[in-house]
Amino acid sequence: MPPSFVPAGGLLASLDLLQVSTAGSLLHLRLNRPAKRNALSDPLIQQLHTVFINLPEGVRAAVISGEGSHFCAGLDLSELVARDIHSGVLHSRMWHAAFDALQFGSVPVVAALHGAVVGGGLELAAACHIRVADSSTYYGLPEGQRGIFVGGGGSARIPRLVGVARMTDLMMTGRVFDAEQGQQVGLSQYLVPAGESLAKAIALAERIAGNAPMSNFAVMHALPRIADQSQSEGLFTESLMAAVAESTPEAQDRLRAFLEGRAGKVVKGS
Ligand code: 1HE
Repeated sequence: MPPSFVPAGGLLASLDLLQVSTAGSLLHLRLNRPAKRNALSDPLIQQLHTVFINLPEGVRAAVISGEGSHFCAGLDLSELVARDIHSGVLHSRMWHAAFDALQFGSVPVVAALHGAVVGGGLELAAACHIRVADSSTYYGLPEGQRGIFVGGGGSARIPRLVGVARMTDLMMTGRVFDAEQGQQVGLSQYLVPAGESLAKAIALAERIAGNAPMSNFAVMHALPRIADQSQSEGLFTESLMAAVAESTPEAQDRLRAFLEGRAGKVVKGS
């Protein structure tokens, strides 16, 4: 049975551009500016940051989705006019802080995508750990056409998903990938029928929340860093991370459970 979410309390209840709800160890965060296609204004970015540095006790995985007909239309373009160089750099750094808090925070985040996932919306999706697209999803980086550059971490994160050549194509030619193409090139890890991405994302988040927190931490924090390191440094980091993870009491319990026949086997198609 799907978990039933209830509105989060305290600080998270005070956020007006996000709907935050929880169900046991899951948190659901919904971008809530549908009239503006969930365009990312400064207050919305700050509220995202607030959520990821104030996750309620007991939350072990999060899902992010968008209210209305699209996941996210990217940067709120009405805020961009008449920004000077210094405030431009600070603005970009504010996005970096928020999306770093998401990517390198305390819990894995699954994005449930539909409709437009464009510009800063794709940068946000790229900061998440798992992306589930539905068949209505499409991806673009219209920055090239708007006369600007990505500023929300896209140049660092998106080539790590799809390669520099594909990101160059998206930005230079204004090419738009549909849901199938996005799945083929690695923008999404899952592709489901229209209207089903949220349910799938919640189901995946439930599975993720059942992992040992240190395993999830290792995947979130060590894996991308190892990918940035030389092979020699990466192997060394891996050994340290492996030793930390396997020495936790939870790992010991899980290993013993398998050896005593109390844990599930690896099953095809799961
Ligand atoms: C917006 C924005 C926005 C919609 N900033 N207001 N992003 C873009 O270049 C994408 C721009 N948006 C679009 O291409 C389309 O809006 C969509 C394909 C996403 C959706 O189309 P549609 O037909 O469903 O909606 P709409 O009628 O275009 O928009 C509804 C309203 O949302 C309308 O405002 P209204 O007051 O006239 O009702 C739009 O102006 C408003 N709206 N998108 C502001 N993005 C850190 S650097 C990141 C750099 C970037 O992200 S650049 C890419 C920006």
